[in-house]
Amino acid sequence: MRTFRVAITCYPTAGGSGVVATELGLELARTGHEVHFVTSALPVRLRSFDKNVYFHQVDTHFYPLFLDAPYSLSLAAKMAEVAESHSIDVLHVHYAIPHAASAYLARSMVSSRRLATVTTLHGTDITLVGREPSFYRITKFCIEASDAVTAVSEHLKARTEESFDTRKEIEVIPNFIDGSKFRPDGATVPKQFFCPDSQPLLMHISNFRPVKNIATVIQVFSRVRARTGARLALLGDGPERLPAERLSAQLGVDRDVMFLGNQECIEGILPLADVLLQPSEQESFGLVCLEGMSCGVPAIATNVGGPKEVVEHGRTGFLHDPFDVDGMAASILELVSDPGRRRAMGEAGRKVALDKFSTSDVVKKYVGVYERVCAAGSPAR
Ligand code: GMT
Repeated sequence: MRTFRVAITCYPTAGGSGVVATELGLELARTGHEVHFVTSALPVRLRSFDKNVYFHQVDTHFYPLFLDAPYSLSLAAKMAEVAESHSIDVLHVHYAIPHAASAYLARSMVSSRRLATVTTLHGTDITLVGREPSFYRITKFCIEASDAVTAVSEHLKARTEESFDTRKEIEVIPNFIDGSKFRPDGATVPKQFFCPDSQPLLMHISNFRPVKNIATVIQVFSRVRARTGARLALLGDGPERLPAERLSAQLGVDRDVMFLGNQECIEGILPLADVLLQPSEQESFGLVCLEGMSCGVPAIATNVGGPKEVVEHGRTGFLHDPFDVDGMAASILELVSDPGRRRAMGEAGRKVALDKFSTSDVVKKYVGVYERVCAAGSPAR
């Protein structure tokens, strides 16, 4: 097997694209490839020392004349520097904006050797930010100039083709999960910690951006709580947290809503949930649903976009319109009132996670992309 020297760029925060990029890098390193993370800070899931893994921090510089520190340029310069000094074969960027533009610049700067660029599209880089008029043209250009482009779902691929009117070949490589880490018996705290009277536990995990539709989470929970005395744990943080805290108080459910903030090890808490509630207004994949399935926790998710490729309605979870509060509450009540059904659904989800989305199988597809772009050279230059 040929091994590659890969430089990976992503947002280092708790968002799904950073998580996927980091787990990909770690699996590549475990299987003998040399991986260099080129990011603005240490990625959140890069917690330990690992053989074959290196980290290069992008230093940004501010000068009073600038509006802000030009991250994209500093990143391009760092990518080129790392590529040259470590003989990188592939620059693999996650989330097109601005990473694909920086990779394009870096590739143009490195003339001494062949450097291939791969762009993985994750979601709002296409569906929200990339379609914004001031970003549209450069996003389309960078996608088309990448040596290879992947998307995390068929839905995202179709949205990219249609929004950017492009015929660029886009390979769908779904997100993946480590079933030995996200597992039904993986909780590190007892459930009584959250539910002292053995109440049902609902959970939501996100970065609390408007697209995550947190108000619906609180409204659905309020209905379920009225019938079952359930409690709700919310993991993550972001701009919608304060409005969600206020809505919980307005609906009089705040003493049963636990805002846990960002958590480093969600795999230690997620298995405690009876049900996950992820009613995003848009979602290109829905990594949290997959993490839940791997832990044997059925997801009540949105029927918009990617989750339809992850959750099978009625078998591994339930899919609803994002604002269908009644429908989601009914599905949750159905599950919490029938533990046998809930367990069977959790087991079916776990099986799908292991059979269809295993880390080793999916990461091989990325290696296949590296093989192709390296064999072909960099035709887009
Ligand atoms: O596109 C985003 O909103 C950011 C990104 C992230 O970093 O959290 O989320 C996207 O990528 C994840 C990993 O591929 C997917 O699981 C999420 O569905 C996707 N988010 C959206 O499409 C809203």
